[in-house]
Amino acid sequence: MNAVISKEEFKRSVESKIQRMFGRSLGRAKKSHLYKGIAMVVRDLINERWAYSREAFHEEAHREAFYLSMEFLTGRTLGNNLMNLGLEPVVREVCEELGVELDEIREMEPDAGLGNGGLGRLAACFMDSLTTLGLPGHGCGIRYEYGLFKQKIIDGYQIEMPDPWLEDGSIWEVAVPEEAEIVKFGGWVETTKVGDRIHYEQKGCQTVRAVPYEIPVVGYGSELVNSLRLWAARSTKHLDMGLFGQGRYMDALEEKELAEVISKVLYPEDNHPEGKALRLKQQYFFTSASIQSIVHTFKRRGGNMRDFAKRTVIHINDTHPALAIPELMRILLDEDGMDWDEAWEISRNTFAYTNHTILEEALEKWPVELFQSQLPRLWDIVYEINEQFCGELWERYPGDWDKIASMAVIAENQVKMAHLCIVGSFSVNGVAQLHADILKKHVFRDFHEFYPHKVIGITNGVTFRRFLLKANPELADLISGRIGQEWITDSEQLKGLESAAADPEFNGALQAIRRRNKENLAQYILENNNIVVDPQSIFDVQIKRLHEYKRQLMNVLHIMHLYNELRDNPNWDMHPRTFIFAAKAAPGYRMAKLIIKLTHSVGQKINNDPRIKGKLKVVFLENYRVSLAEKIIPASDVSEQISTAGKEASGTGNMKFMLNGALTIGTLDGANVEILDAVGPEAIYIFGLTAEETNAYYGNGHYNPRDSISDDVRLQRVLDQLVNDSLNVGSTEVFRELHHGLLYAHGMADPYFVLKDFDSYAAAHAQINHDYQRPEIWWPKAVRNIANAGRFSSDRTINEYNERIWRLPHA
Ligand code: 26W
Repeated sequence: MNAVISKEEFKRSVESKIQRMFGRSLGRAKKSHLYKGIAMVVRDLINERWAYSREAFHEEAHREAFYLSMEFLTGRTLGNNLMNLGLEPVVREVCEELGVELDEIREMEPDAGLGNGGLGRLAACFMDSLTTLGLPGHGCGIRYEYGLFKQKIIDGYQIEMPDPWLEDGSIWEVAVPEEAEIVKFGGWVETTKVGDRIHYEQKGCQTVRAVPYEIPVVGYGSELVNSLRLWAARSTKHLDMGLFGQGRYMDALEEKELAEVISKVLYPEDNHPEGKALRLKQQYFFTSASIQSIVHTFKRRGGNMRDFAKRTVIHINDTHPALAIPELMRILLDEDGMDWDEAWEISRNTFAYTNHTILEEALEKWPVELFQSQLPRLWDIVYEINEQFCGELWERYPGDWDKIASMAVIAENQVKMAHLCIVGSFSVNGVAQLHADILKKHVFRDFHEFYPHKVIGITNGVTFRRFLLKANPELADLISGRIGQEWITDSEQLKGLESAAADPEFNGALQAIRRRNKENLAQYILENNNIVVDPQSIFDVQIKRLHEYKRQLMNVLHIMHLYNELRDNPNWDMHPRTFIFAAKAAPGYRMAKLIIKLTHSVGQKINNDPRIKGKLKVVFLENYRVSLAEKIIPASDVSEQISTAGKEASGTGNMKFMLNGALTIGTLDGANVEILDAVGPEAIYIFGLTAEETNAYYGNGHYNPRDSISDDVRLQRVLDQLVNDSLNVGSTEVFRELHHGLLYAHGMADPYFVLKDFDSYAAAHAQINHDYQRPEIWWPKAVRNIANAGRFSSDRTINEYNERIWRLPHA
């Protein structure tokens, strides 16, 4: 359902908003006022539907889903809401009359960067799809005061700056202090016998008030409005006036600060847990608040807790919200007085868990002492869950202590959160078919044997509204002109473009749109990096978190190789290439930060060398975030998806690129496998070891990277250049660690097979060079990528979650 409002009416509303909120006339309003005024008018329109949704759908809902996630990487909201409400044309005209571009207004909004990477962005895509599909489901997370750090690059090095995204207030959130919950940390548990029941009470604890802030989630053309509920930590006490009166101002503030620090900042580690007390407190803070509020609402609506699992499904986004499981048990046992078996039955039928990574170092484990001291009551419950589970294992595998120990929830003085999730959920899913296979065959093999139907695979997806309709409006129009608009909510309709692959006119139109998008990006690069890039060159793009397994290093080494070739042979007819990177590294991840430095040093060298006649350029765009992805992807020709096979659970950037007609160069990893299946081997550049092969090397320890370079002079030369100061960094030592890691590292050198895969990677790039120079080869492939992107819509993913896990009725 589109919002109906005339241009005049909209403009009048903005004018009166700006007058009332800021005491300014339209003529005197700054751009930031215009942004806020427009956003507030849009919010008012949304709020009407929200109120209606609550009454018509949510209060009456027979069954609802709650998606618990420590991260929601939403990005900007105004443009998305305008598009979903069908208001964009009206507001564009209003802006024109006011003498500004809608784009400039949209840029006033800070990105909501409440996530690190794939897992957080997936949560945001899921909220969009859930709502668009008319399914009653809400997000629950943390209202971090500071999102993911802002990245500055100084002299090629990453510097982290705070991201105070709420500093100016957020138009989209509503505080609901009436629905605050209390969360308890630390202290001890006292038991008293009341009749034949044991009563548990947590004494001597720190109490923190969790205040919900709700953000309405608007679907594309749908009447339903769901909510994203983010919890902020507040002190339960006001200033200690005793201390204040004694002049001890700092001490008086301390208690308050200690509570509020919990929701202060997002941990910036992606795929690497920080075993800190504060992180555990964040996890318990938001899961406890979420579960309490879900239960309170359920009861307020007259629900009987015995029906809880029939009417509620709670999805756990990776293990970060796993404490929700013992927290629900605590409420059922201690507050509702249920016996263990009944409570456990309800809990197990309520929770579903998604795993997003198989990297060993990313699997969360909490030290028993920390768990016990911060969460004494939950510790008792997890202890009992483990006892019962180990009992079941003993019955099935009597005497097999090794197996039982390896599957236990508590072992080696640690609480294994993934095990808790598998035992405490009715469904466990991987995020691509290959990933699910690896879970079943390796990571969770024993669990798969024990619970044969629990582990399933549901391939990720992305929202086509944000990443095509909004990010690339010209392409969206071209597509709709050919096949109509149904693809926007029925992604398989894109198949109708299959015939357009052979249509020179359509190919030409696609090429022209790409060209304009590249010109825009070139302008952005000029403004931000002061580098001139040629829009006729191939834009070859790798944008994602910086991680060794994603192999940005392999990409850079290959660029160094191309540079060597061009210098040796200035007349080589290589098609000009612009390599574009954007990536944040975790602040404590030394290797990743060094790879950022290397990328800059290589760029410095290459971009300023007149001998190669501008045929190669390297650009690193700082501060990668959702809004930057939306600029870069529509301007990309080549999508780099080059992780070590078996390491990238799915990838979702790969889907956004194909949807916009970029061709993938990639390994047989994650969802790349399914992209290959969708587009056929002709329309993708696959190279490198398979997951089975890398796995075999890990198992037998027979990989020696020095063999891979022994007869490859190109690689030898590139590796030497890392440590002979060819890059003019003034020292041979700056990149020594990278060199050492690839060739000599103790334990395993080159653990991500950069050198092993280099040759086939270079060959795939040579093929790209060949094909791009032949438009009649390249553009039909590009069209085929768009035509076959349908299955990578998050609408398909959510439908699958719903059919196989959630079973929600449509609104
Ligand atoms: C506790 C530290 C930590 C933080 C984040 C551990 C693990 C994570 C995430 C699970 C990392 C992540 O974002 N994984 C990505 O999830 C995407 C969505 O499913 C997948 O597409 C990516 O392949 C996967 O790396």
